Amino acid sequence: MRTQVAIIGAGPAGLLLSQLLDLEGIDSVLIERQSAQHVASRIRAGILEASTVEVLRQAGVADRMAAEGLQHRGIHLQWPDERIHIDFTELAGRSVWVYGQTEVTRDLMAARERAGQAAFYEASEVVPGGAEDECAYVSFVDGEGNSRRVDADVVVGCDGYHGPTRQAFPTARRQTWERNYPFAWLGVLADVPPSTDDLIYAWHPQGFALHSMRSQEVSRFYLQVSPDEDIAEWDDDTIWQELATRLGEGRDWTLNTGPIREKSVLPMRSFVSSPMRHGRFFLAGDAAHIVPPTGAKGLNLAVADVALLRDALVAWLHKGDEEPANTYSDTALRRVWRATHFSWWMTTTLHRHGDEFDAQLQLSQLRRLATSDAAATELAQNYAGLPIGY
Ligand code: RFL
Ligand code: PHB
Repeated sequence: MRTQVAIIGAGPAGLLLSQLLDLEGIDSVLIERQSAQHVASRIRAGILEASTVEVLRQAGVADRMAAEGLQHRGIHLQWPDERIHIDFTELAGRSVWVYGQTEVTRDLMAARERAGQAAFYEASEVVPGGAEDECAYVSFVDGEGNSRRVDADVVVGCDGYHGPTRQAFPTARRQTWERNYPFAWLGVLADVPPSTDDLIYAWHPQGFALHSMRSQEVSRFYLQVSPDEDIAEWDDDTIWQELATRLGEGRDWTLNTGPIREKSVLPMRSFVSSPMRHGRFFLAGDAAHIVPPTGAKGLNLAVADVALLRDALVAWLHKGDEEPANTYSDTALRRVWRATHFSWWMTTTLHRHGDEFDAQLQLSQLRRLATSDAAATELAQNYAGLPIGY
């Protein structure tokens, strides 16, 4: 097979890139390891920045989001005896949307199907090649066991942290930076109406907790736990009790409880790999960088990469102008490092780790956010998201 852009990975980055390129008249083929059903049912991120919403509109997949998504003006920050509201609209002139990654993925998959673009799910032995040649390619075994090869002008690795494309960059030219955090999140999805208007990020002596949501009927929660936590120790009653304590149930506020649908433990890590381009190979999203979820940046960074890459590939493949492709990596990484810093800062400010001295510094920083518009504005601008070309 021959196409212009072979895309490895049909997560949000790969699906969105394929959709945006299609609207520009550029052909692509998606090659994904998992089944379509598996991809459409993964539960992950929930917060969309204003610029992400704009790119989804450009992609023509924003109708259901506009109807069912929840626009949020800001977040609540909490620590014992204190809950404050950081108003993004007031401080940064932007809001965010609660609309699950699961829903974004489903909308994109439906759009891809309508457009009739080629996609191979359940592919194995996926190997990209020809980065430095006249023509790049991806070889793989399709779901029926047939060996296949797709030739392309460009291969884009949207294949997540474990995917093969980053590994195919020459080791000598690759630099990586990594931070592993000494805690994890227990994520919980529950069929219960949210007990809050905006998300609650809570510092607590027993550990961080987050109250998020997916709709008026479904809530999403996270609890700081240890990285080797045994999920069997967390029955539903224990989870609700711990959430109520850490989220500050008391005289003025109660937590709605109900059936828990799903729970899992997520590791927390920061990771950046540079460069994001080698010859005819490009990386986008988690394939090049991972952030801990505390700043809600993972999905938004993937979308920002893809928007930049769309412009670079349109210039190169339509007009023969390679300049935006040459600067793609540096431009994308500037934003990646900003989000990496913000996610690290949110994570280290809100999680219990280290000693009591650290705890007092964290509380001092939280009080600063309550009393200084400058401090609160810095959080608001970063959380609500910087422009794509930042
Ligand atoms: P994805 O979504 O991981 O998609 C990568 C795709 O590549 C496929 N793949 C391959 N395909 C072919 N051949 C191979 N050899 C392949 N190897 C892998 C995979 O099957 C997959 O379909 O990356 P993408 O598109 O860059 O999107 C990024 C976002 O998914 C990610 O940043 C966020 O979801 C991160 N993240 C979260 N971010 C938040 O902001 N808030 C969250 O609550 C949150 N929860 C999460 C998360 C990431 C998780 N993972 C990856 C462990 C929860 C989880 C479990
Ligand atoms: C989520 O709703 O899944 C979510 C929200 C905010 C975060 C992380 C995850 O910071």
